Amino acid sequence: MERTFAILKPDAVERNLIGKILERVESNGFKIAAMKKALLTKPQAEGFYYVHKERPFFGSLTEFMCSGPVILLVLEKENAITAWRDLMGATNPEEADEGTIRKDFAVNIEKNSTHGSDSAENAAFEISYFFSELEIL
Ligand code: IDP
Ligand code: MG
Repeated sequence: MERTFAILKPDAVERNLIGKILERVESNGFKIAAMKKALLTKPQAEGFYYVHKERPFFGSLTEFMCSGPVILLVLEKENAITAWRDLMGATNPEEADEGTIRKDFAVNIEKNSTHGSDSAENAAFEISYFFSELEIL
């Protein structure tokens, strides 16, 4: 079993899409190992996305990520990291495959409804950024 870290971003929570997205999570065989609702502070969002700090969209992205509540998730499945990224689809919903979460729900390339870790190293960092081991069941 592999773990990955996911976020239902403010645009998804605001549009009442939590249930619809979690239905896809569970029906695709992921176990929800940890879940909580949070309102990120700007420093928390900046720390989470520090790898993007030189990118032109960093300011806007971190503002967006603390513009409303999010759902933080630890997901478990075989090859969870790749499987969750496949289920989310491409970063830009205009380039996302049919049937993916971002194709079906994202507003645009920034407000793209979900986050998913892109490597085992980043998954470990991102999980530990928000959850203690005792909260992951
Ligand atoms: P990912 O979420 O698919 O891994 P990343 O390249 O890691 O994509 O970018 C992190 C997040 O930053 C994206 O999910 C999206 O919300 C935002 N983002 C990425 N590229 C752009 C862009 O060109 N303009 C605005 N926001 C962007
Ligand atoms: Mg990424």
